[in-house]
Amino acid sequence: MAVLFEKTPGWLDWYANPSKPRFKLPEGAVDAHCHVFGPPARFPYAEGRKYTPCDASKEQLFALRDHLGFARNVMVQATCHGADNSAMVDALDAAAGKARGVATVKRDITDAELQRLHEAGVRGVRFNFLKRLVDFTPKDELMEIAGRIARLGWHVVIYFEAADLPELIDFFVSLPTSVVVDHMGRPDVTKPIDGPEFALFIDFMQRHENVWSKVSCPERLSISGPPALGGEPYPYRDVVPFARRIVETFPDRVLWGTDWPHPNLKEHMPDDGLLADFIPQIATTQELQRKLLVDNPMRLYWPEKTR
Ligand code: 0GY
Repeated sequence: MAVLFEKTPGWLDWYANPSKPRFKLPEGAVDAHCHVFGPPARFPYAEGRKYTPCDASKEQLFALRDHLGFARNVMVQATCHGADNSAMVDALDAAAGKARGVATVKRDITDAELQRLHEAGVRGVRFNFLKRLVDFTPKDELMEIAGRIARLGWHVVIYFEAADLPELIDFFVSLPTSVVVDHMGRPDVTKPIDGPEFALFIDFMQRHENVWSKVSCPERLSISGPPALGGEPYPYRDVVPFARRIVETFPDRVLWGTDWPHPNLKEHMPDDGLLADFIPQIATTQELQRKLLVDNPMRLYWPEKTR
């Protein structure tokens, strides 16, 4: 039989047997950034996508959730499925209330379709600015979408590279919703933490109380990588000061997620158990851990349960 969608050559499969984290997650913890991919016979990957991932089913995601000790997931629409959110909606339906979603939509989406996404559990849209992942969408189109989803009480998730923040910041601050930054705005962790690039990000969050950050994806940002056997005491040590600075400065506006199944990684695929062990390095007290993993994501994605 012909192979319908072959994974992009050279990209790694997700880690099949993750370790059990040594860090015990607080009760009710939320994995606030993860994806489902395929199966493409039912949910084909988008035409014009920049990569083809390996399949990652809802059942596999739920098994990982339980294995790591999370109670809930926030599934984020990735570019390989374009603006067809049906794989994610299918997973939301199967999650029985234990998942919420962040969709990708186009300007021509109808109000009825937005309402259906809301009923499925979608609470945000994602605007992606990474040139290796998406083609350019005009800002007036994004602003129009933001205005419409604001009326549903949703927020906007933004994904960009640190070097692009100066050019994008005026657009971000004009968004009429809460704004959640993916992966800390992808800081270059070889640059000084007190240098101008990261200072701009901190200032962005400081001045705008509607801006939140996911302190996720150390495996994408790290140069030092995971601990070598018998080597370094903890994983992704070069990312720790950046993530810790954000958690300690904005404890009520941070989220954490695995990013499972980690699309687009070529050199190193993280053990998700080890990734969870990264959390106490960046949120060093039980109070910070509870805010990061429970209180903050619940306030944003399940506000009806926190009133
Ligand atoms: C992530 C990161 C990446 C991919 C996507 O939508 C996507 O395709 O977000 C990446 O390649 O950095 O959050 O999954």
